[in-house]
Amino acid sequence: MNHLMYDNILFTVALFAVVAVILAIAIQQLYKKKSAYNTYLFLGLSGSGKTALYAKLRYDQAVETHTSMKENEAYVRLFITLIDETEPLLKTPVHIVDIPGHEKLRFKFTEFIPIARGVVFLIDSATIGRSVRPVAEYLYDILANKHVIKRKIPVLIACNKKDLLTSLPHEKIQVLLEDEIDQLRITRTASLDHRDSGDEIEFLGYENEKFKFEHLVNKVEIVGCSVDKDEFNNIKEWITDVESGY
Ligand SMILES: Nc1nc2c(ncn2[C@@H]2O[C@H](COP(=O)(O)OP(=O)(O)OP(=O)(O)O)[C@@H](O)[C@H]2O)c(=O)[nH]1
Ligand SMILES: [Mg+2]
Repeated sequence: MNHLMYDNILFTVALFAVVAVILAIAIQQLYKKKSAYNTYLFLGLSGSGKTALYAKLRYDQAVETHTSMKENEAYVRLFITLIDETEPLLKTPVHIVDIPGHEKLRFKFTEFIPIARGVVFLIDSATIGRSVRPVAEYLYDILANKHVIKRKIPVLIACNKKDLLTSLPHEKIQVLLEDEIDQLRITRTASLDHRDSGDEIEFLGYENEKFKFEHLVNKVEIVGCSVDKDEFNNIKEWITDVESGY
């Protein structure tokens, strides 16, 4: 009788062990699948040129755009146009998602961040002088997002519309943004205790130093471009580099 009970216990333990191993393998496979995502998010305020960029990559032509109310997503192959030939940059298509910049819709980016490989944050370089506060606030939410920090999701800040006479150079925009985020950091940290969803936002940069993008755990690059004038090879090259693991 005792012997039988012992056998039963042994069997149950063995069964549990087998189930645990199967579960562990299943979870690992699921995680592998997730980390194999090649999703790039196009984020930024309304009017920064996200849908224009999306359309150029998807249809290879300009389309008339209106303020987006819903995200656009597609798998696209990235090509780069050199003087006399068109070269494919990557063999496999990448998943691009353009999220509306409207204040009430942009929160949707948090749904896509868990599967994102990279973020392209677009800025209208012609209006940044007067919109630096809301731009920095949105950028702050992205940079302080726990997934972005944990998975060190790289961010490309693309200062679009450089073709416009009133546009600021991206080096100047970098200074404006770093100054603004430095200010925001003070107010946001001060109100840290009052937030209800406490785990989403983290402190950015070094505590006793002025904020700089280079202090972040993830790579943040800033470039100038013009989607309208087809001057955005640097965005395609950045995506290619991230895909290739550089
Ligand atoms: N001059 C100039 N205009 C541009 C450029 N890129 C986009 N635009 C224009 O900027 C306007 C807004 O572009 P959209 O792509 O619709 O902006 P969006 O970021 O998708 O805006 P929401 O959908 O409201 O979030 C359009 O009229 C574009 O044609 C550029 O490089 N230069
Ligand atoms: Mg749009």
